[in-house]
Amino acid sequence: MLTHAITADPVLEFVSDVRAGLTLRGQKELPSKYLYDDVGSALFEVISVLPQYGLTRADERLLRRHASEIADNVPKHVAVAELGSGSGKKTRWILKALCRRQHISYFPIEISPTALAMCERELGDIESMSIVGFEREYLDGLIEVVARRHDGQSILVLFLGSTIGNFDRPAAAKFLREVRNILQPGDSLLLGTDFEKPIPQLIAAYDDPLGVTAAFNLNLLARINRELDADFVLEQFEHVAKFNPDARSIEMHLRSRIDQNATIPRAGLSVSFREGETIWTESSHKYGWTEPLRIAKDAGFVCKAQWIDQEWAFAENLFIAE
Ligand code: AVI
Repeated sequence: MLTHAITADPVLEFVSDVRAGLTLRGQKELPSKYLYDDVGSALFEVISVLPQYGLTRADERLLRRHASEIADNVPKHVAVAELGSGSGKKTRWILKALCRRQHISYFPIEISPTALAMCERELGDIESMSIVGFEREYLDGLIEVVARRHDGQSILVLFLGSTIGNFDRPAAAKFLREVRNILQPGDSLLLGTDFEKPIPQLIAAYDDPLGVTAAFNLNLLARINRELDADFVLEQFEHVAKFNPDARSIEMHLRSRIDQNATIPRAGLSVSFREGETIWTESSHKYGWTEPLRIAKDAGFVCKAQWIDQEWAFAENLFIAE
């Protein structure tokens, strides 16, 4: 796989985001994208097979069962851009269905070089498909993919696994508008969305009894220790998952068990925490039944088809740019 590597300095960006998030006056926070270093990505793979976390299995089931139908609803001459490919495992079905009709180009867009390498290992054997990975933020990568569009070629954007849920609602709406503005009329977007569920079911999914999600969350402090020479004592923080009824989201936090300080030399920072104070690390927004259609419509897409999983309320939505 040919890979276009990132040009901006990721360490500088990490330092500046950590500094900004931990010096906020009120609620401290860290951007959820930093959960996914090599350790975090491996832990997320484990989360996705936990009995309590049905989301990834629902996503995979829908893509496996409906791959041909999805392909039938997309123009034949197509290039596929996947925003956040991860390991690429769940994308295999749809790529194979598309390749049965015509040779396709697949462009995974990822900030993690490790995920891109995994994606190539996982999908490199698919015949009639070329892979070019982009180590980029989603929209920057999409702009580059679109710039490579051949005459008469349509673009299919994949944004799977309910990653849209990790944006707050205004940010999700803005993101879809930006995606739409990069595309042309007739291009497609396959969007995975997770629906609202009973609160105890959501809490169990984000605070599993094996403690994998807790490890995934705490790894963010471990990462700051590893990469920025910080001295967070992980045992002095605990994972918390709570439902926010106003935002209709599950929030992950790291709660300080005691009054304490942490120093982050590479960010030139010393941070104090009161007992019980939290760092907000992620939100997973859950959608009402008609919400995906509404936000996509507001962004300039029409819904061509929607597939809903019967075991875990989750949908793949196929939208066409108007
Ligand atoms: C990647 N994303 C959709 C997951 C979610 O459900 O919000 C990340 C995750 N966080 C905790 N468990 C899974």
